[in-house]
Amino acid sequence: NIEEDLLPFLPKCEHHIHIEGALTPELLFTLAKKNNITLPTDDKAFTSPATLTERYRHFASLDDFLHYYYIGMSVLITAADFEALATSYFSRAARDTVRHADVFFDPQAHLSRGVDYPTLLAGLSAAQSHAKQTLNLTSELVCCFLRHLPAQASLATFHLPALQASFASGAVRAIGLDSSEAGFPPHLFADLYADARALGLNLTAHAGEEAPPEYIRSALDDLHVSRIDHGRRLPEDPELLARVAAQGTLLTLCPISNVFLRGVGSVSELPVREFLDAGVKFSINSDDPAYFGGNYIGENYAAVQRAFALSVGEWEGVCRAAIEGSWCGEGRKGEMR
Ligand code: ES4
Ligand code: ZN
Repeated sequence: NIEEDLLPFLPKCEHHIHIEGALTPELLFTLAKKNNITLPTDDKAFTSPATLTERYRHFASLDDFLHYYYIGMSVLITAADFEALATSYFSRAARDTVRHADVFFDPQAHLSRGVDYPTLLAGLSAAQSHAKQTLNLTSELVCCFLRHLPAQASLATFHLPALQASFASGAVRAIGLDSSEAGFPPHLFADLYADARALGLNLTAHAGEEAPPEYIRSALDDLHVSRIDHGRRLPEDPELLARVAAQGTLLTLCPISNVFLRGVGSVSELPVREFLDAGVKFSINSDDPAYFGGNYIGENYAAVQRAFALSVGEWEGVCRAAIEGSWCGEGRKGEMR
C-alpha cells in the first residue's frame, strides 16, 4: 500500500511554502492578542479561530484568499513572532519527513506595515538554525516580490541595503514572484530578475496558477527562472510543455491549493498524468497549508496518490526530482539521495 507504507516515509523536499501561509488561525489569534492588533470588526470570520477556519473552507479565488492572507500576517510584529511561525512550520513539516525546504517570504507585505527587514529575517533565521539542529531539516529562504504592486516598488525593495546585505551574506539565496497573477505578467519584472541574476541568486516565479501558459513562457524567456511555481496550466500549450520537459525545468505543484482556490474542482483534474507522460519534472507542495484545510505536504502527496495511483517507480522519480531541484548544497543532496 503506497499511500500508507511508502509516502509517509519518503524523504521529502518542499519548494513551495509561503511561511506567512503557515500561520494557523490559532497562532493568528494568539499573536493578535499579544501585539494588540485589532482584527477586522466588520467581518464575522474574525470572531474566533473556529469561524476563521470555517471561512477558509470557502475561498472563491486566489484574490479572495489573498485578502485573508494579508490581514492574517498583520499580527506578525517581532522577530519572536516570525520565529514562532517558522518553527511551527518546520516542526509540522518534519512530521511529514521533510528533509529540506525552500521557504518563501513576502518582505514588501511586512515593510509596508512598519516591520523592518532585519527583524523578520532574524526571526526566520533563528527558526532555520533551530530546525537544522533539532530536526535535521535544512532550509533556504526565497525572497518573494508582490506582483500586484508596481514593478518599480519591487526593484526599490530589492535594492534596499538590508536586502542587499542578506544576499551578500548568503542568508537569502533566491527570489520569487507571487500574489495576484492575472494582469501582472512576468515580463514586467524583467529588470528585477536581471539584477537578481547578476548577483547569482536562484530564480523562480509563480506562473500558470490562474493565468495562461503565456505567463510560463514569459517567466522562462524574460525572467530566466529555473523553476516555475504551480505551472498547472502548462499542458494548454503542448509546444511549451515539450520545451519544459526537454530543459528539465521543475514545476512546484500545489494540488490541494489549486482545489481550495478553485483552479480545479478536484485533484484528479490536475494534469499529473500529462506531466508524467511528457517527462516534465515536478515536486508536490503545500503552498499555504494553514489556509488550505491544514493540509501539509504529506496530505498533498496522499491526494496525488489517491487521484493518480503512481507506481513505486514514479514516486522514486518525483522524490529524486525534488531532491535534485532543491536549492540546498550538493553535500546535502548527497545525504538525501
Ligand atoms: C500564494 Cl497560492 C498563492 N499564489 C500566489 N501568491 C501567493 N502568496 C501566497 N500564496
Ligand atoms: Zn504559492
